[in-house]
Amino acid sequence: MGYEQLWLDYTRKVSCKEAEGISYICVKIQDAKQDALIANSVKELQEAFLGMAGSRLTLRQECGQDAGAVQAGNADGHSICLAFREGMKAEAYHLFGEKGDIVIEASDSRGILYGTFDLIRQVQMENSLHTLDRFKAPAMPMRMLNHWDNMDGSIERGYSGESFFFEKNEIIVNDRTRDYARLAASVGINAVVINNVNVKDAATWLITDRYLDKVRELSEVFAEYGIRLYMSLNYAAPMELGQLDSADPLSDEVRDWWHKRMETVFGRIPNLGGFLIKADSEGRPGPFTYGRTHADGANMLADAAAPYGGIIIWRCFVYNCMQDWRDYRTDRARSGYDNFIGQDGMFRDNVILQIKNGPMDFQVREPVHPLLGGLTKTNQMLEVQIAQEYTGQQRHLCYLIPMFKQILQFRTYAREEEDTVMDIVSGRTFGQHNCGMAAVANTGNDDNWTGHDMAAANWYGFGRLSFEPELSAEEIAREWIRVTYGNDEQVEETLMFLLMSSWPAYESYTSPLGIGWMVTPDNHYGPSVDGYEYSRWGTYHRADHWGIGVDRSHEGTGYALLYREPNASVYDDREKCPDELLLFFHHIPYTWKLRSGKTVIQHIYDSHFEGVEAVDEMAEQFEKLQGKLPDKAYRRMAGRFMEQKEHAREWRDQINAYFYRKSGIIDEKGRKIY
Ligand code: GCV
Repeated sequence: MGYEQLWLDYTRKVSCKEAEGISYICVKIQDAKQDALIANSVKELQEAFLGMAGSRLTLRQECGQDAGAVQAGNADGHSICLAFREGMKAEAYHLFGEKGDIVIEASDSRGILYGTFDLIRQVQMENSLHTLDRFKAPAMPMRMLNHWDNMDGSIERGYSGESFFFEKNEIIVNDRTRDYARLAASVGINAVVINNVNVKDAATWLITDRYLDKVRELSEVFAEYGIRLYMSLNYAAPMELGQLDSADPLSDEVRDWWHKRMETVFGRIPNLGGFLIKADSEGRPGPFTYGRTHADGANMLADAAAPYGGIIIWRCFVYNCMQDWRDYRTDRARSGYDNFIGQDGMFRDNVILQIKNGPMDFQVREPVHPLLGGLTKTNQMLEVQIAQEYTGQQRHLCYLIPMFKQILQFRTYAREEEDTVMDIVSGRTFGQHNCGMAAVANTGNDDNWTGHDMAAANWYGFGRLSFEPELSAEEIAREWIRVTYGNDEQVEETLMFLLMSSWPAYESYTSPLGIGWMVTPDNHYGPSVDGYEYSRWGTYHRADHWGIGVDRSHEGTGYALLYREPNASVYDDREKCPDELLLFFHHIPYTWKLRSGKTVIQHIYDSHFEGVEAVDEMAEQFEKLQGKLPDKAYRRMAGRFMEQKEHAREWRDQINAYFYRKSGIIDEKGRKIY
């Protein structure tokens, strides 16, 4: 097999007497034999219980009998009973112990599958099974992964090998596809976009005969684990595939072309959820070319997909990437909002606008995107990135769930209550049913799937968080550690320390106070303070001899005022703006006193020294786990920590040297600055 099973490794033995006492599975579901999700739940339980607890579970199909037919303490031993119960929410489950037996009840087979994986987690964590009483319903309907995989096998912003969906312009369906689906479903993912949003070349042809049979095969594997397949679309497909001379959304010819294409594609792929579109962004085609709006473009596709229940996910990552750095008025941060807010309420019900968590691009710190809570009449979905494009590229450890928690908890003030980002993407704020969260995926065909072994915590964590956003980042981290590496206390505490220190450490030794972007252009790894400063990308820090930061207040680009009150007033006022976002919103003298009591320049020096110390401490703690983690994993991680230590020093020294040279202000602690 080669690759690893991560948190579904059933070869790891557990000490769970109650699991040992279970000897059969009782399925009380009509036509269960025809239901692949139920069959997979049974298979998963049998393999997990045998591998981890040594219990061989036999299957009893007991359709039609009532729940009382399964007696506790039956001579045959105890059972796990799977049953449907009416009146529960879609995908919800109730997992509970009853006199030594275990019951998973749900309203549908996805719920049974999620309850199954939850039970397996409980066994892995060696929790008591008899006292289980877990009633869970996913908070948001869409829990999605976006793969930026290209059909030649490369992955845009991929840091863990090549694609396992595509190779040499062909689609791969093999055992790994199934294991991917199992891993994703086990944490509650129910939708996957298989190809990069930058749709070019062969990927444009995914919606044609050339690939449809194979896409269907892939989608069927997904379907057996409750996952809907989505594809990214090339907006100019009518021209590239259909030889039309335009892709104008209001042209009858173009609309016709899409209607026919959707009929074919949905007809051939019953498990197709719909499409994701990046239009008029970074060189991708879109409705702007024809003087049309995003609503015109999205609605045209939505109308064509509607007869098949298809969803169109339209990205709001739209900005001018040909900016002049001399221009202080144009602000990339404003562009998503400015492009979409005027069309609020104009999109069809089967369109969802997908909004990146911040207005720039997945920096280590950004304010929450003002469209979240700005839009009130449009379906919205939050896009985060677990691929660590700007946060260490899965070579540095950076556990991102604490950041996602902060974003979800942000109050937008779109209403008096239930106004957080979590409320919005769960559909509570505006009563929407097409909403949720998507993450740009961090997987590839490396044996450990995610390059850095601990980056798997971000994949696991994203799934768990989108299913149960009220879980804390700590709870998720602890769970991931125990289901992956077992229940040794030292392992748990050390890995907890590493995960929870990692985002603050990364922020400390990289870009200060919300400014972002001081990375090497193009590959986005490593420091280059002026790398993007005189470029066309709209990503500037505006540092001079006196100060640093972008003036986005009412005197500058006005971006701060795009938020609802009181957020707008807080961000607009440098006295009130939170330290960690100060340079995002304001141009500030180096000598300015932060709320922490330090000057800006001293904060820059201190945080960079502290960030390196934090990484040294992390690496030292990690070394104590030698012999306690699987050998291969330990060696891989040790190599990454070594690189992170060295690289954090490079960041520290380049940033500190840059600002010392720019400002001429010495470090009050007299440390070495070059
Ligand atoms: C897929 C950033 C990345 C691009 C990415 C783009 C996007 O600009 O660097 O690689 O393209 O975001 O989200 O569309």
